[in-house]
Amino acid sequence: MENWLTKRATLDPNKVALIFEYTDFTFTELNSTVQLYASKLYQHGIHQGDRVAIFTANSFNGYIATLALQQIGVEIVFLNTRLSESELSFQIADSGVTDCLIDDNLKHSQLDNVSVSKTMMSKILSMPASEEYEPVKEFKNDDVTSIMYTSGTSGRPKGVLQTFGNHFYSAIGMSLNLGITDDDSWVLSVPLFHISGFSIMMRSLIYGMPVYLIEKFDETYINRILINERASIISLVPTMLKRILNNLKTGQNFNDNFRCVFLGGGPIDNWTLLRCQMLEIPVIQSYGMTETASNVVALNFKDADRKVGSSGQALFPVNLRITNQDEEGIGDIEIKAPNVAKGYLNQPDLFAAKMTDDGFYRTGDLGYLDKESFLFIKGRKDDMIISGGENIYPEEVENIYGKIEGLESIAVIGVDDDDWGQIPVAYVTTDKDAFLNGQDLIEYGRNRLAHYKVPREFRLVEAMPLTSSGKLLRRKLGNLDYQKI
Ligand code: S0N
Ligand code: AMP
Ligand code: MG
Ligand code: MG
Repeated sequence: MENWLTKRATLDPNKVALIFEYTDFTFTELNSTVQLYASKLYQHGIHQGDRVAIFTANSFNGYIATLALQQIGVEIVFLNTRLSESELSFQIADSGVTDCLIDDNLKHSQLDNVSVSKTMMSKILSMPASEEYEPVKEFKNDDVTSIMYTSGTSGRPKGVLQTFGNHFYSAIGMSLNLGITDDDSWVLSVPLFHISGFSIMMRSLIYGMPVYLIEKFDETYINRILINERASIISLVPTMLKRILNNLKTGQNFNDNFRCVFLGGGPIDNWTLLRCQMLEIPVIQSYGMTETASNVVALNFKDADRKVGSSGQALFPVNLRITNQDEEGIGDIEIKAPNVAKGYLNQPDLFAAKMTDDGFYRTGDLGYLDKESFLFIKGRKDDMIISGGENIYPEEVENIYGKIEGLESIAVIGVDDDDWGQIPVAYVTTDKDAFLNGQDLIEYGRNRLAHYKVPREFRLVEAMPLTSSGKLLRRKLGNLDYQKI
């Protein structure tokens, strides 16, 4: 395909592409700003085929820098700004990036002591432009443009390789479902470093659609945009939707052009959906993941009332099936679609192990399809916890605590939480005569893990529930008597 940004600037030169803090930029303005920045990055030594990390909030500079890296033809490694120093070090080393672009607002961060060539975004601004730079002419379906890391039950995190083709089919599948019009615009308040956020940037180019970029999630500010501006769609995870609802004052309504909340990233409770119904806020529920370059299943308004609890039907380009079904029809959710990622960086075998012989991706999620092919998600095969749209693998947390003196064993589970959906808590047994303090254990975790992964509470139990062969029965932990330490 022809380069999406330059193509869009040709097709829709005067259409608004980006709105940031009440200032509009047309596609012509966006394109020229991005190309100038790309040319300076080129002068700085970043060239086609390089791999470069970006550490940014949803800032204006971060938006421009991301697009500029794509224009040069760089594989962009998106770093989650909430990760710890050691987690970031791993991703930077594993991806072998030659440089890391850093948002000036995040100047002092967990990256300070990580060894990699670091460049502040503002430093590039003061560089001269290059005379040799040219944007890539084509966005080839099979070329990787973005890499996002996900963790897992064992071993090291995996960089998911997302291609232009992945993003294109994802955007097209979504538009066939939603019916994007010339009046649509999308509020981007989910992180750019997740596919929830980056996919909005890609849709903007593919649809020719304005984006309201929100630097920091602030429900008061976002509601002002939803009420007073012409924003029509907003992507949210359940935690964000609840904050928005709690912040709305009686009598406040979203603007006339508003169409829907596009909800994803984790399960939603029926009470929140009911609140949205009462406030006449249409919600499209969806199901998707990093490995499928955003949603693959979505529930449209027309079915919302009669299919409460469903995530919807597979999008047009998506083939979805359930295998290994039990008596109730619940089984493994598998997906075959052109938006399934190309693989895991440096770990092709791990990705291959998730593919079936006939080319379906095993999501690790469990669910069933009703007679009209609506998907109902029923949990996961592993013990992944989702807190505010961020994934936590208990094993990853447990490994961090493996070496503490006096700690005999530890097991982490998710418990329900009104704000975050779930939060992690830890069950522990201690060596005889050892006294451990929960607050110290929390502090220990916060120095090594993203804070959302750190157990909020440590619960001392007499013994872990085990099978006869000594395997942990994680699902029995919640029933044990414990003493909070
Ligand atoms: C909910 C958010 C905004 C909360 O962050 P906030 O309020 O900005 O936090 P901070 O001010 O930075 O920190 C305050 C304290 O809160 C802790 N904290 C932050 N986040 C979490 C969290 N998630 N869980 C628990 N605690 C958290 C901080 O650590 C800090 O505490 P201290 O001081 O102790 O450190 C934020 O979490 C957020 O942005 N969440 C959304 C993430 C997201 O987008 N996830 C989706 C990932 N999945 C996908 O992308 C695939 C699905 C998908 O594509 C999709 C998903 C949604 C919608 C649409 C789609 C789509 O298909 O297009
Ligand atoms: P990630 O790879 O971080 O984007 O996480 C994707 C995972 O989030 C999926 O594999 C599911 O386990 C979970 N998820 C996404 N959407 C939903 C949903 N609508 N309901 C329940 N779980 C979801
Ligand atoms: Mg025009
Ligand atoms: Mg993830």
